[in-house]
Amino acid sequence: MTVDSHIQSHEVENAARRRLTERGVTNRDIAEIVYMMQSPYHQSLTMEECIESVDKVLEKREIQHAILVGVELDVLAEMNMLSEPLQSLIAQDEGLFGVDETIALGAALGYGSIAVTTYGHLDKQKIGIIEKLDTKNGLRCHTFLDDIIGSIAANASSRLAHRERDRQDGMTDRDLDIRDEEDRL
Ligand SMILES: [Ca+2]
Repeated sequence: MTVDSHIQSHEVENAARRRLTERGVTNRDIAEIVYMMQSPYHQSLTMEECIESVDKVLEKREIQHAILVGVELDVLAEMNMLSEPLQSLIAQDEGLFGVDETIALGAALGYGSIAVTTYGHLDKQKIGIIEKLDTKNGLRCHTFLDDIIGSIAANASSRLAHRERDRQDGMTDRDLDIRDEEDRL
């Protein structure tokens, strides 16, 4: 195994975004959840802002890595390529198997407590695309993906809530963009 080849950030980002598309999830699907979560608190919120927030969250490495790991395991489980007992645990979405939630929750920690509580809420009240993914049809495995989508939606919700407050506090769009850059790591 070579360890000296440097993996370009944009390759990782593109791969993560492609994975979501391949699994039938669009940014708009995730943004619809964000809208449902944030519109009660944010009267003038638009779908465009929610889509932009999802897009910004997808620039974050920690999220990209969670997508790549989770979707890979879902796909391998669909192809029956994991070793037992992991194959059955993931393919059957065994109730006590919590690594899917651990990875998704870990990816929500970077956006603070609003992200964590929103993730917890979405884990219980499966809505929108999360509900669709959670409905087992016997062919597809979304054991990891449903939680990762919840995490992306939670992060995008938290980001919007914080930006709204910062804007009320008088921060300019330029200041907000700088903060986004700092949040990317
Ligand atoms: Ca799950």
